[in-house]
Amino acid sequence: MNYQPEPADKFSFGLWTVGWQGRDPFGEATRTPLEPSEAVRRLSGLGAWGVTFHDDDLIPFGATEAERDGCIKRFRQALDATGMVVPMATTNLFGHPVFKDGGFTSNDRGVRRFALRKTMRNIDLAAELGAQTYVAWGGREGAESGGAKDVRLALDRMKEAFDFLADHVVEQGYDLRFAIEPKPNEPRGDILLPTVGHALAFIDRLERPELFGVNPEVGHEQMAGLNFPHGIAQALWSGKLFHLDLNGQTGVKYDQDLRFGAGDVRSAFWLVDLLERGGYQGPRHFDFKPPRTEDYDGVWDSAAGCMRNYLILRERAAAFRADARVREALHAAGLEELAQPTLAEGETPAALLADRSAYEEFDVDRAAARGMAFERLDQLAMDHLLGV
Ligand code: XLS
Ligand code: MN
Ligand code: MN
Repeated sequence: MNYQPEPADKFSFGLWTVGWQGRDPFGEATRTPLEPSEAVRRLSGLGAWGVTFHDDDLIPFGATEAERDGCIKRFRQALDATGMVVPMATTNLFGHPVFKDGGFTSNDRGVRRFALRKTMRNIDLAAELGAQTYVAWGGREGAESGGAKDVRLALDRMKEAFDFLADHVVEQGYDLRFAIEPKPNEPRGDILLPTVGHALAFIDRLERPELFGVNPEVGHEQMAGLNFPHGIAQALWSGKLFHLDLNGQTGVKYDQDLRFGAGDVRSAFWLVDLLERGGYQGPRHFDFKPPRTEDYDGVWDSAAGCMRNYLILRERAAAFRADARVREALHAAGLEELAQPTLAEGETPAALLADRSAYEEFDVDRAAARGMAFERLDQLAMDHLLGV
């Protein structure tokens, strides 16, 4: 297999990923700026299908109307020339100093109103460009100290913002749904809606929950020491996996945004296995940062590597599932039994109480002694992952 990506694979990249110039808290940019239209052409040449953007990635903050029109025009020309699509867009509510205390939850009401207007404006552009998902990552919605933020009030303001934006989408008749992106910290000391679970619970409190799902990112859950495939499984189970950010991370540390497949490769294997079998039809979106050690050749190698690793893992996961020894091992490990409801159809509490085999006569010692045979199953996965 040559692992050549095709549009049907639905690989997409943020403009801010390959366009990252390598500025970090300790050092200046190591790469020159990348024109969005050039990013579109290069990504398309590598086999990508789509491109995504923050408003400010495409149109510099504070641009005049004429400058804005020019940016959009050049971007559209590149899309038309390559056939690349825009499946998702999002708002930058974190870069400009005005958002230092947040966008939707800043203690400053004027900033909150400005954040709403900035977001509405880019939602309109997103819809115009055909995006179906609008991501919301609230990187500055949080705090460094306990007294600075009344979290319950901040959540009221967050809900107010999302309810309002959903009304806007409905009023305009846009075919657009929101995907909230959790992250535990960075740049704020602690960010609101830090994990997939927090975001799912928050969505339930919104007025139009059907318009909201999540956009989980590999590294963000792993920064909190969480199991990413488990988070994705719960999002799928809840019908809320609207989009996702693929990248790599090596454990609990700063947000590394390594290319997909770098970092925890076992977790990446189970993730691809889950996405491919779990009915997820959305974009395979990469949100990574080519390390600042790289020149532009390295940037394109890094982007190509994201897609290549996904395709390799997809092939390995399919081989794992097709292996007769794996099917046997899955049976031995009780996976079919887990698919079976615990109660018989219509079984009532009284009926369970009357079933002596469930308790009085249940052979506890025998059940306790049963080996679950998970190690054999996991080693088969390792063999497939390592290509043995
Ligand atoms: C930052 C986030 C950001 C979002 C989009 O950590 O991953 O890039 O995906 O604003
Ligand atoms: Mn990240
Ligand atoms: Mn992200």
